[in-house]
Amino acid sequence: MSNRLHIEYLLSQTIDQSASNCDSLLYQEYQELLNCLNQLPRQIPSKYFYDAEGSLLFEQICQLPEYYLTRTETEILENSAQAIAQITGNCQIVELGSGSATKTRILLSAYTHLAKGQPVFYVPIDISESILTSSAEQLCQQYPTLRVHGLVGDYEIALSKLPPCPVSQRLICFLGSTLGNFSPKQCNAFFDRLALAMVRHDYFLLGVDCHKSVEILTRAYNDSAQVTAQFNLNILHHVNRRFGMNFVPELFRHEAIYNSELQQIEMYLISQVDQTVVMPWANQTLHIKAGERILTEISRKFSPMDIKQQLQAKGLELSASFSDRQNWYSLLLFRRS
Ligand code: AVJ
Repeated sequence: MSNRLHIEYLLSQTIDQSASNCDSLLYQEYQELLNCLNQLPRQIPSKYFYDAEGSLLFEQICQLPEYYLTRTETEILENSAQAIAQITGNCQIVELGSGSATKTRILLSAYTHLAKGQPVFYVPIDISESILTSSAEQLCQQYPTLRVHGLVGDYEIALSKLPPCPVSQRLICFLGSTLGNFSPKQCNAFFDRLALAMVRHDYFLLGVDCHKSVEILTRAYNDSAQVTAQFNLNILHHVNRRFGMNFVPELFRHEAIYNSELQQIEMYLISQVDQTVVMPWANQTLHIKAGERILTEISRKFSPMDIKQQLQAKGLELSASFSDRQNWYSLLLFRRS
């Protein structure tokens, strides 16, 4: 099996150069956090949701009755994976933010079936080494014809460092509506980088959450079991541990609202009291007033036709689109012309 599985660390080069580079990376993160916390409204980058505890909580969110996103995308994939594989033919499958790769299995089943015993090449990319390694090992066991070359690191960096493509084209997958975490500006920059990483006839498969009633959207981010609230509050535990801060999560309350002007869910942590939070390394104290909000996430909702136009401007043509019966969620397949 080991000859079918290869893991590459995108950051290892810089870290190996000198021991202090590790510290400076953490320091950069710290500066970024400090910057975000001093904005109006104060912000904490969403990537800090996903420590070990937060990743478990997110898996739980995906099972919630109110959180329709994962369930709907899975259903669409089950109904369309064969058709997608038929359209693209055998591809090197690159997945941005592969995570536990549960949904990927549906695609890989279709592609291994199509390849009729020929190797299928899969390039999962994830920031979390443990989740990438364990899911890659499982996939190799499950699919004897699979060759996995995993990349540990930021997927935006990974786009410029993809391993060579051994078949005629690539399929880059970006599922789960993670695109929704990007502001319009970040989204545009991401599309530029994506188009640059693709050559003529490569494919891009994108999963996006669509516009729908405010009630359904708000409920999906304010579940009755309060798992999303725990997930949101856990970000404070994580930054406390990571940066030696002293947020008291119990003094904050979770809120998720739909901003209809910007067409996005906004998740906040609202301070219940006046409090001071110390940032020890920067010698700075934050004075957070009662009622003050910290923005932890935006989750934008999309219209497939808007995305189609944006990607058309980058040289990608829509090949096929798949949706659920209610048009709540959309899976879009593009081809670089
Ligand atoms: C993983 C970013 C797509 O925005 O719906 C779930 C994260 N936040 N519940 C989303 C999330 C609150 C999720 N994404």
